[in-house]
Amino acid sequence: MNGLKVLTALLLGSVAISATANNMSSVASQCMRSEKRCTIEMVLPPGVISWYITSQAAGNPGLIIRFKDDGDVWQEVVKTTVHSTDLSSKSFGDFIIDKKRTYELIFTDVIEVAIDRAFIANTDADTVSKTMQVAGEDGMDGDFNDIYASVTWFKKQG
Ligand SMILES: [Ca+2]
Repeated sequence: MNGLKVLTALLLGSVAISATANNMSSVASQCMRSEKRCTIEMVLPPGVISWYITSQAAGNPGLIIRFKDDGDVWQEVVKTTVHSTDLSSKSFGDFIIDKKRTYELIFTDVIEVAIDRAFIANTDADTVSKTMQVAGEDGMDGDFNDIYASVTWFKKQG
């Protein structure tokens, strides 16, 4: 294969992944550098969310989680910041998702985020939890340790 074919194959491959994505696997981020915020939008089914953030930054990075209610109005369920250069500041919590809704994770005081995911299935091959980890960068040094977040969706509550 020449370089163009390889590139085309890679692009088609990534399109295929996006097309089959669902729930938490749709995790493209949109960052607005001028406002120093990155948003990840996703549709989440009923379940329970546990989240955690920490920081090693001179700034004051944070996390907002909000959903669109039945009247199409955004409702914030999380709004917090973590101010520490040494991981000493942490913020965490949980909330219930009563029905399928559109959620946004908004990372503040960052200009870029990197995302990875892990899914857990039970012995019936049913996905019981999905975890997304996000590492945010607030400047130009590329260490991506300015905010760290772990957000897990559990299918079952209790
Ligand atoms: Ca940095």
